[in-house]
Amino acid sequence: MRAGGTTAAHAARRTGPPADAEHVDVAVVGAGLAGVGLGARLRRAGRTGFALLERADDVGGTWRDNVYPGVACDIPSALYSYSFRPQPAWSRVFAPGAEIHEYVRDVARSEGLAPHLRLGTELTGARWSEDEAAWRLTTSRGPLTARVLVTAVGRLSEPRVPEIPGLGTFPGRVFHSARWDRDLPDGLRVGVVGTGASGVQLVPELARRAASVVVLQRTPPWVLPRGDRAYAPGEERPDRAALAEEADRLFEARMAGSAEEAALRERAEAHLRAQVPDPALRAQLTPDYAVGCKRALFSDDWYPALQQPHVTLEPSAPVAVEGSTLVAASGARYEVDVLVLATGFETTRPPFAHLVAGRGGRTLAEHWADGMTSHASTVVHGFPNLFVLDGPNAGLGHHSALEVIEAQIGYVLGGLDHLDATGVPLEVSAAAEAAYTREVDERAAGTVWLRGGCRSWYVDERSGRLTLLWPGRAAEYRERFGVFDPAPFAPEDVTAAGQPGTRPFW
Ligand code: N01
Repeated sequence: MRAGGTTAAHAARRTGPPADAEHVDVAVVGAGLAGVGLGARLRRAGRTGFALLERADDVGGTWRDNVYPGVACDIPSALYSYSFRPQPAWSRVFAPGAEIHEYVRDVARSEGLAPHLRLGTELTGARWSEDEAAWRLTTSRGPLTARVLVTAVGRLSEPRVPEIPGLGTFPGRVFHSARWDRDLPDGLRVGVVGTGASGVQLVPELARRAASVVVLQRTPPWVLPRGDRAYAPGEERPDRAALAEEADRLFEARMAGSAEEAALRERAEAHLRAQVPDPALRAQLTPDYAVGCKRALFSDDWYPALQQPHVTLEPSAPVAVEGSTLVAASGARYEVDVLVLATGFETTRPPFAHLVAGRGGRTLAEHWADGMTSHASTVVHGFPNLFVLDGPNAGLGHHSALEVIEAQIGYVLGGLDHLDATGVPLEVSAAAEAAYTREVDERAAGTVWLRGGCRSWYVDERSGRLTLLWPGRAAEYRERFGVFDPAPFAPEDVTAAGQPGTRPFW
C-alpha cells in the first residue's frame, strides 16, 4: 500500500495532539538561513501553526555567530539571498558578514516571523511518540509537542576546539573564530591556529590591528583570486540566474582527473606564484592534495598578509601550550598574548543527532553511527515526520548553500501538503534511504573530495564516506528533490525494516 492509504494501525495512532504540553503543527529548530527561509515560506503558504526555536537571542545562524574581523561571504553575494526574496543591494561582490546578518534579520521581520520566533529556547530533546503520532520536545523553556519536526541547526554551528596539551593553562584569552572576543584590544601578539576559510579571512584583518601574528598551519589551503570590491552607486548587479549556472559548472572541476580540475589548479598555482615570490615560502604554502578536496578559498590578501614583517607563517601544528608559549610540531616556540582557534566545526558528528530519538527511542546519532545517511538529503528512515535541513549530503563544495536549502524547503512544504492529505505519518522506507546512500557513494567515488588526497570536514572519518556534500550539480539536486515525491514513503517498507508499535520509552 502507498502512503496515500490509511491502514488500521495508522488510523489508530491518529489520536489528536497530546494535551499535556503546548502543541504546534511544525517545530523548526534553528533560525539561521535555513530556518528563517522555511519560516518565511511556511507563512507564505498560509501555514501559521509553527514555532521557530532558536537557542541564541537573535536570528542569523552563522552570520550572527561569526563576527571575526574580515568575515564575509565566500561565494559571490549575488547568489547569497533567497530566490523568493532577492537582495539586490549588496554593497560588495562578497558581502560582509554583518550585512548578511542584517538581511536575515530583515527577512525575519518583514516576513512576519516575530510571533513564531522563540529566541533563547534551546532544544534539549525530541522523541517521536508512536501512539500520539507526534514529536515530544523538551526545551530550555519547557515542553512542546509537534506533528512535524524540522531541524535547521546548521552544519557549521558547533565549534571544534582541538585538544592541545596545556591549552587550559594559557594565561591570555583563547577563543574560537566563531566566538570572537569583540573587546579584543589592538596591539597584541596573536597566535592563530587554522588556515581554512575562517583563518584566511581573519588573518589579514587581524594583522592590521595586532603587534604580531603567528599563523600555525597544519595543512596549506588552495587559494584562488577573489576580486572583491565595492559596487559603485547605481551599478547593475550580476544576473543571478546566469551566475548560478556559471557557478554550477564548477562542479566539473570537482571530478578527479578532469580537465576542469587541472585548469582550476593552474589558476591557484598562478595566484600563488604571482603573490609569493620567495620559493621557500611558496613551497610551504603549496598544498600536496587536489584543489577543491578541501574547500578552495578565495582571497587576494591572504598571501600578502603572510609576507608582512610582523606576521609569521609556522608550517606546523601546535603540539603544546606552555604558559604563554605556543610550541609547534617543528619545535619552534612563540610567545603570544592571545590565541585564536580557527579550527573549524563539528560536522560529521553533529551534536543535535544525540537529541533526536525516532521510533523505538533510537537516536539519529545511533542511526548515523557509521556516518550520516538519508533519502534526498532530508528524510531519515525510523524518524517519521522529521525533516533535516543542512544535514547529510546537503552542502555544496562549489556553490551557494542556499541552492540546496531552498530545494529542501520546497520538499518540506510538499511533504506537509501530503501529510495533510493523508494524515499518515511520513516515514521514508529503509530501501529508499539505502538506495540514495548507494547513489551518493557511487557518485562521490570519482570526486576530488574522496580521491584528492586530503582530510576534510566533508568526509566522515569513521566510514571514509562523503557525508556533508551533495556530489553533483545544484541544479540536479533542485530538479530531483525540490519537489516532494511520496513514492519512497511506502508503509510496507517501513514495517519490514523497523519495529512498528514499539512503545516510546518516556
Ligand atoms: O574551518 P575548517 P573554517 N592543529 O575546518 C585547522 C565555511 N565558512 O572555520 O586542514 C592545527 O575549514 C585545520 O587544519 P587541517 C566554509 O564552508 C564560510 O575555516 O585539518 N590545525 C584547518 O586549517 C568553510 O569550509 C565562510 O590540517 C588545526 C582549520 O583548522 C567552513 O566554514 C567563511 C587543528 C579548520 O578549517 C569551515 O571553515 C568562513 C589542530 N589541532 C567559513 N585542528 C563564508 O564566507 C584544526 N586545524 C560563507
